[in-house]
Amino acid sequence: MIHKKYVLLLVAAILVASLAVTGCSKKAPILKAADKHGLVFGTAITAGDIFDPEMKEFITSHFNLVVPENTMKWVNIRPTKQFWNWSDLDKMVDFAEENDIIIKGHPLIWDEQTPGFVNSVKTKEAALEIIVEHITEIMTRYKGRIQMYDVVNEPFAEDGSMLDSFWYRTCGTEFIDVAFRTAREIDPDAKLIMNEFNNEFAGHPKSDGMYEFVKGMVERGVPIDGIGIQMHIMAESYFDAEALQANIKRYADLGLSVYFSEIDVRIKNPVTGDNEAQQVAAYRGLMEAALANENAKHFVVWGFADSRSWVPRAFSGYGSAHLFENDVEPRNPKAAFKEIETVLKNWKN
Ligand code: 9MR
Repeated sequence: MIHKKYVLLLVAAILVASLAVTGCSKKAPILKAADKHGLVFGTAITAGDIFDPEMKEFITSHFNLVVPENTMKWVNIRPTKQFWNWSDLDKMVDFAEENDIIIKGHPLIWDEQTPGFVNSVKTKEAALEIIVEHITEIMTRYKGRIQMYDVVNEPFAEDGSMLDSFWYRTCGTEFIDVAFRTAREIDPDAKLIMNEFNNEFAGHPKSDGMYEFVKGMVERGVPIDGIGIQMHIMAESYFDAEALQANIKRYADLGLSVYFSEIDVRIKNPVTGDNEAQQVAAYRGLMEAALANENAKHFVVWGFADSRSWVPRAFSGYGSAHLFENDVEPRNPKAAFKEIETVLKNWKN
C-alpha cells in the first residue's frame, strides 16, 4: 500500500514539475486555442506593465507576443543623437525571453515622434547614414532576441502615394530600401515588416498604392517578409471581408505574410446594442481572416483595455475599442473577447 502511495506521489510531482516547465498551467483558454491553431495572439504593452507581477501574469497567460507601444519610438529610445535610453526596452526583451513569448520591435523608421536632431538633418546622405546607424545599433543589441520588426512605419498617404514625410522629402523612396537592406544584413533571421493603417481592403487607394510599392520591392530584391495591417477601425464602418480576403491573397501570391498588427475597433459614444454588435462582427471577421489564411496568422491588439486606451485621446467622442473593460482586476472581458475566443475554440482547420 505504502509503495503505491509513493508511486502516486511521484507521478503527481512529475506532472506538476512538467506543467511548471511548459507553463501550460498558466495559459488562459484563449491562448491555448490560439496555440492549437498556430496563431500569434499579441498585445501592445507599456514599460510599466513588466514591473507589475499581476500584470505580467495576465499578459503571459493571455498573449504569446508583445510589442512596446511607445518605448522604441525615437523620442524615447534615442532622444539625442548620442544618448540611447535602453533600460526599459532591455527589460521588455528580458521579459519576453524569460516567458518564451515573441517580441516585435516597433518602429525602426517612422516620421512621428522623432527628436530634434533628426529633423535638423539636411542632406540625403546624412539622413541615410542616420537610418543605417539607428537600425544597426538596435538590431545588433537585440540580435536573435527580437524576432520581428516594423522596419518602416506608415510611409503612405491616403491616396496611395508616398506620404510627404521628413524621410521621403529628404531621401525619396531610397530610405525604405536602405532601411530594409540594413535590417536584413544585421539580423538575417528577423522578420521585416512594412506597417500601415487604412490599408486593409483591396480596392482602396492606399491599400492598392502600398501593394504596388511592396510588389516593386519584391521585384527589385529588397528584403521584406510581410506587411502590417494595423486595423484601427470604426465599428460603424462596413467591414468588407471579401476585400480584406482579396488583399491577403495578393500578398500571399507575392510570398509575403500579412500581420494584423494594431487591432482596435472603436465605437462612437454611447455604446448601444447595435454598435456593439457591429464591433463584435468586426473582431470576428478579423479573427476568421487570420485563421483562414496561412500567411495571416497574427492577431495583435493595440492594448487590451478600454480603461487605458489611446483611442479617446485621439478620436474625440469615440471609445470602448478593446477586448476588456479594465486593465486591472476585475478586467471584465467584453462581448468581442468572448466572440473571438469562441471562434478560436470552434475553428476547424
Ligand atoms: O498608442 C500610441 C500612443 O500612446 C502614442 O501617443 C502615439 C504617438 O506615438 O502612438 C500610438 O501608437 C501608434 C503606433 O505607434 C503606430 N500606429 C498608430 C498607433 C496609434 O496612433
